[in-house]
Amino acid sequence: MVHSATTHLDVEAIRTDFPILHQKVNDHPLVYLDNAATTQKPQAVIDAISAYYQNDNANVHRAIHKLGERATIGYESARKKVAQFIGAASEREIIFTRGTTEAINLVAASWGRKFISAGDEIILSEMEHHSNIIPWQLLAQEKGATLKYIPFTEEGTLDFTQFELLLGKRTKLVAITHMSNVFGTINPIKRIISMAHDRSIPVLLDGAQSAPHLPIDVQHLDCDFYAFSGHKMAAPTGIGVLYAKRARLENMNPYQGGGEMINSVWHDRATWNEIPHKFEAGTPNIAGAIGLGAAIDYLQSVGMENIALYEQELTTYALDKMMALPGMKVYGHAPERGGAISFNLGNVHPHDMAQFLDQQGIAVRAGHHCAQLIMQKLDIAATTRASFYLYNTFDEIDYFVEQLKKAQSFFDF
Ligand code: C6P
Repeated sequence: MVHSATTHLDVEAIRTDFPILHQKVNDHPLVYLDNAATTQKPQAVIDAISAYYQNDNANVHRAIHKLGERATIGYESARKKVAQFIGAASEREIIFTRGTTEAINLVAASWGRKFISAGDEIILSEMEHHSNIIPWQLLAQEKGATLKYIPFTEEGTLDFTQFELLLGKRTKLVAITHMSNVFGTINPIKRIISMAHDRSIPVLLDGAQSAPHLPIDVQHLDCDFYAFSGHKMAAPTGIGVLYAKRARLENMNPYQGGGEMINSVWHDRATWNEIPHKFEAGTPNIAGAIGLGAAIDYLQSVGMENIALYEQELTTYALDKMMALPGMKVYGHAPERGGAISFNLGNVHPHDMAQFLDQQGIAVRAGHHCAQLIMQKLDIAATTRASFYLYNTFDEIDYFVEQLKKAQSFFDF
């Protein structure tokens, strides 16, 4: 190894915690660089889910028996862990959802239906994932509202001059990604929030790519809504979180109707349970929440600051090596960025590149990354994307760049 990390993160020890990493793919050791899509799970998370099903499985909040009590304690203590993980004032501000997508849809359907009217404007950006575009399109179409988009610069950063111009009397919400899943850009969220709040406009943050990689403090950020997915931060699929300030949740109608979200039901009406239960209709993903709690314990045992510093080193190292390759085009050069690197090499089609890398045991993603507005503006169909997490190594990056060089000669350009 030619490079050693300057941060105190014992990556070899961390790698032993992730059983899936120790396998061969196409006769090569697996190099998993598709972490922006989903991350791998440590044994502690797998064990927590198994232990729940082996010992405690029951429905939550309903049963007057021991298993029901244990399941409820497990589920609600996961909520407390989430609240503490993101610095929420209370666990009542934590709604469990299926993921970021459902969390944003919840806000659009519940807060949006109540507070958005014809002629109102919602500000998004052109670097949003479809999850932070489509729910607002649906709402805007229903209400006769308008969507305005902050453009991005050549560097892949938000154009603040344009943002300032877009903020107007009819602006009712700014919904923006904290970290781009294509450019890796970490947006200057504090600045965005203070500009919006100066005009009494609430802000929703898409935290799908930030919660897994950065220390988050929603009270310090002062965001009104923050959405993220468990599966991108070492937890199982099918569990995610909507954080919202208590006063906002109290003032919103339920998202879905069903069991547990009610207080009393009559033939023609009902009253609602208190928050957060008002927003969690039906039997929730109990095992998923418990798995998310275990993932939070795991990440915090490593330390989110350490993870962020280590990933920064990995990213700088990878970018330096990649940029040295002839024909390399990296999309996104923000001064503050995370470990998602989108690129094209020569005229190799991204899908061919991903397939070539897979033959060498390397998992990356190719496509539009659910961010077609970015692709349209860059006038490209797709990119290849490598994205890192705490278990990736400098050796893996060396190997990855070696394979990119091989691809150059294989595809002969
Ligand atoms: N991006 C990617 O490969 P869900 O699917 O609900 O867990 O997350 C949606 C989502 C929302 N916002 C951002 C910024 C995201 O990156 C994602 C998921 C994955 O980039 C899958 S498309």
